[in-house]
Amino acid sequence: MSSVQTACPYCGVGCGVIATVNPDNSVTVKGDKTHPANFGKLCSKGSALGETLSLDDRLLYPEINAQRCDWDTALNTVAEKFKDTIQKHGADSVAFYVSGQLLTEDYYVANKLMKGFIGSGNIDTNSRLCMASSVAGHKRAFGSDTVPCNYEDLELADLIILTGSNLAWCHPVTYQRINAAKKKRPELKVINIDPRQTATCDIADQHIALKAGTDAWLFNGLLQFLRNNDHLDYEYLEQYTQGFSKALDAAKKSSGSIPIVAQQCGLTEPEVAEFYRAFAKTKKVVTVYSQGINQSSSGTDKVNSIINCHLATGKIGKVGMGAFSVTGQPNAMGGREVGALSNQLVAHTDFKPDDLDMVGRFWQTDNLAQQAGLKAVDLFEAVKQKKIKALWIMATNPLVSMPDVDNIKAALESCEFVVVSDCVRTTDTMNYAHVRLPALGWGEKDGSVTNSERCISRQRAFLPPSAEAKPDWWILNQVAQRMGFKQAFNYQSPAQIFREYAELTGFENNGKRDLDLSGLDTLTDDEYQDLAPLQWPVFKTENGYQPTARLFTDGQYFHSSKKAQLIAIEPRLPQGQVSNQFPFMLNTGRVRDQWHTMTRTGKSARLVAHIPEPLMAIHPKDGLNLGLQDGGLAEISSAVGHGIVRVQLTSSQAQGDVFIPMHWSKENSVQGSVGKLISPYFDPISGQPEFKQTPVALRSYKPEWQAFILLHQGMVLPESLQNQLTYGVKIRGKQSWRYELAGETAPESWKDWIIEHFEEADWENWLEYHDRAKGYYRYAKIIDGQLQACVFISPDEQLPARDWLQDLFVKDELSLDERINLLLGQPAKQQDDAGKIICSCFGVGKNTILKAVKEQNLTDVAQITAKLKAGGNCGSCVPELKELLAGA
Ligand SMILES: Nc1nc2c(c(=O)[nH]1)N[C@H]1C(S)=C(S)[C@@H](COP(=O)(O)OP(=O)(O)OC[C@H]3O[C@@H](n4cnc5c(=O)[nH]c(N)nc54)[C@H](O)[C@@H]3O)O[C@H]1N2
Ligand SMILES: Nc1nc2c(c(=O)[nH]1)N[C@H]1C(S)=C(S)[C@@H](COP(=O)(O)OP(=O)(O)OC[C@H]3O[C@@H](n4cnc5c(=O)[nH]c(N)nc54)[C@H](O)[C@@H]3O)O[C@H]1N2
Ligand code: SF4
Ligand SMILES: [Mo]
Repeated sequence: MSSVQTACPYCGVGCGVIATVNPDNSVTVKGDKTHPANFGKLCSKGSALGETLSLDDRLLYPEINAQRCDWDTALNTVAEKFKDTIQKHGADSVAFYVSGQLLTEDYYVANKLMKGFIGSGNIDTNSRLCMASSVAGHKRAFGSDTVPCNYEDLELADLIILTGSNLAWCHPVTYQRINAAKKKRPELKVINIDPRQTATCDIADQHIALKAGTDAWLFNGLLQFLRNNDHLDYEYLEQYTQGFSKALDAAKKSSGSIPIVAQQCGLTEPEVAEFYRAFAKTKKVVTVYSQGINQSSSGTDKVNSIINCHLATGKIGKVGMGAFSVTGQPNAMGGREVGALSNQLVAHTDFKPDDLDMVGRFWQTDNLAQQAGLKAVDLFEAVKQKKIKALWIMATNPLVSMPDVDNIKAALESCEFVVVSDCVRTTDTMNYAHVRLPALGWGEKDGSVTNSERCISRQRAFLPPSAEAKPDWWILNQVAQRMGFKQAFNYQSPAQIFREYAELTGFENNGKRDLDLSGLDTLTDDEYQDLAPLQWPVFKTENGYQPTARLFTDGQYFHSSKKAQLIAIEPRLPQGQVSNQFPFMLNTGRVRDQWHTMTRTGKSARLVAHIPEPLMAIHPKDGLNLGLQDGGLAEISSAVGHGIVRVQLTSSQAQGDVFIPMHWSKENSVQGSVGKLISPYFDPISGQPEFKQTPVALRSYKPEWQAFILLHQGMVLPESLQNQLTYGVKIRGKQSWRYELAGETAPESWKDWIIEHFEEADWENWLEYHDRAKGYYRYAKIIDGQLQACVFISPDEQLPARDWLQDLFVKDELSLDERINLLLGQPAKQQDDAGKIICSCFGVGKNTILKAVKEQNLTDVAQITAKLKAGGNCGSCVPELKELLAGA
């Protein structure tokens, strides 16, 4: 057994993990107690990493037109086609679309190839969908894309404002750190600003459920309040900033008084006043923000409206203070550093004469791109219009994650040449690739990532490469060489790439740029291998190097004046507005246990169990008005798409708003990505799409039949069946697969239908129940005592709970009782049904918890944990445990 220190490949918290390969080749993952991001803690997703490493779905060999080929052929094909296209149509006729899930070394090589040697700015990254508004806001305010804070500041603050961030589910370990700090120091207050009542509200002293899209009014109002009540730091404003009076004028205009703000944001005056007073009277304030701010057609303005308040009070660059944009992906920050956004150059330089000259000399190229390339939405539009003729997509799944995915699909369909590098063989995007390139996955790849607090960590390999998969940097390096750029692309290892990149960050820097890693540019291969987590900038010192915990401690910013800029903000509503035609506002985002398009977390039955279907959350009153049932179906439509969704009635939603998670795709559902409903509106400055506010129409949908099917062996639903379905989701279970289906026309014979789509015709040992009058059909198949399949069909959503049935698939032999009750869909004794999984770490179900609460008189979460272990590992389910306790 060997253990390796590496980093979690999911969120921007950037936890350190210790991975151990066991003698049976399984992998155990534990939190790394020495890592400064998590000190040994992991969330449910990180803890389940070992369950996601199987090779069954992996892309293991290069392929051209879905046929296996050798690497030479694949690389030559890509290089030739790109070279040829550039020769015929110019450098801007090709593009890369890359990802915050690449390592810094991969990212650097991709950017150097496109901007430095192909000579086009057309490399953009999925960070455009994620951090672009923060980047643009930082640059306007600070003159650089700097995150000044660190995680410790959260523990040292006296007030944490969370806005547009569901930290409990999306940055769970950081959330747990705040939770622990708050327990130690109850004077630490938390205010959560989110139209939804999320799990994050669990630690909030105040939840401000503002009207979606109105944050800039709220923060403009705060600036105005601070001024009126004499809470500004005039000395700081005077010495270190510019632009205050214009920013204040704009704030006065939009948000002149608390009543105006309350009205604009859909809040009460006292709750606005309470928030403002808390900010005003507390010195140590950190405002944490994320996609509820960034993913907006005015995201950059919202970012600056927040930063304005911190600058005006001097609450920045000091211990326990600052505006803190938490990053999403493991290497979202790394991508910004190497400049993989189309409007940046590299290493925090821009398309400005000085920078162009400096970078051109460093890379020794005379073909450096001279202007910014296209941003994601425009880039795919250019593909659709055939202006871009060759596209290489790496480590991202845009056919799920972009807005208006049908338009992206049309773009890929019309593109002459699409290359996709991924670890997985079939994804919604991969299915449109002419060339598929197998990339190393987590545990195989080796390099570095930067987390939300600028901390660079090593991702180290602990597994051998799978079959012929290769590192992304190697693939890029090979293609670059074959395109004729041999000298500049002669990399032998990630360490060599990292040294070059570190050297570039320090090259002619002299304090001009925040990003400086010059302390690391002479690391030996061994030192790189052993590099411990550290925060940039990293300067050279006499006896080594010195990292930096916090920026702007001296009030010096990166504008030429050295002063920070306050920006005048004129708030704008979301571009799409609710109307009679589209009266509801659709919000999209994440759930606790899934990661993006589910290519990895979707492989763990434990993680899937938490929320197995893409539920649309809607307020019960709206549900009642529309005639929607909890667990029933609804039809949803927007200006660009429509679909069928499963309804969840919950008062955590504001009336008029609905929420659908972003994770599901065509790979695991008939209706595909929620992105097909989202209009491609974006922020004019940052180019970031408006994923959080799309006007939609809803109505109840009653199919002729609904069903669920459980199978021992998973299968791809045959096309003939898919065409009959109006709703379908494929769900991984423990030793079984579940299919939730609905359709319009019931077949003559359900038995024939099952034989046609699911089963070989000669089945024996089956049990059947048919109530023709009510339209119920139930079927189960048992071979040698073991359950193989069961099917439950009904004219409505009145179907039995799935959990007990699904658990039966794990058993080698069903008991007599279980056989008898099988077609009833529930055990003879209710207590045998554990119910929906609440704690994924220990697999504890809702019924088990409720029973223990009732019978043993449990009154708090600690008692539940003591009895059932639930909540005792990552703590992510604690808000749900509290909810169950409250309900009981
Ligand atoms: N479990 C899990 N964790 C993840 C990821 C994942 O896929 N799954 N992905 C990672 C990535 S890449 C990212 S970018 C982060 C994202 O992390 P978050 O930004 O925290 O996640 P989201 O769910 O996208 O959105 C956050 C919240 O914004 C709220 N919101 C919507 N509109 C508004 C508004 O107008 N104002 C305010 N104030 N709030 C609003 C939503 O209701 C939602 O609760 O998560 C990272 N962590
Ligand atoms: N509706 C809606 N849409 C959204 C959002 C939202 O809130 N709402 N959020 C947006 C945000 S913030 C983000 S970050 C995006 C994320 O969206 P995507 O980036 O499209 O989602 P992922 O599923 O993470 O895609 C990563 C792909 O890379 C592959 N992969 C993983 N590691 C590697 C590697 O090392 N090399 C290679 N070559 N491939 C690898 C994975 O198998 C997977 O197919 O979604 C955006 N889209
Ligand atoms: S919080 Fe969870 S998903 Fe994020 S890095 Fe840590 S273990 Fe991974
Ligand atoms: Mo993201």
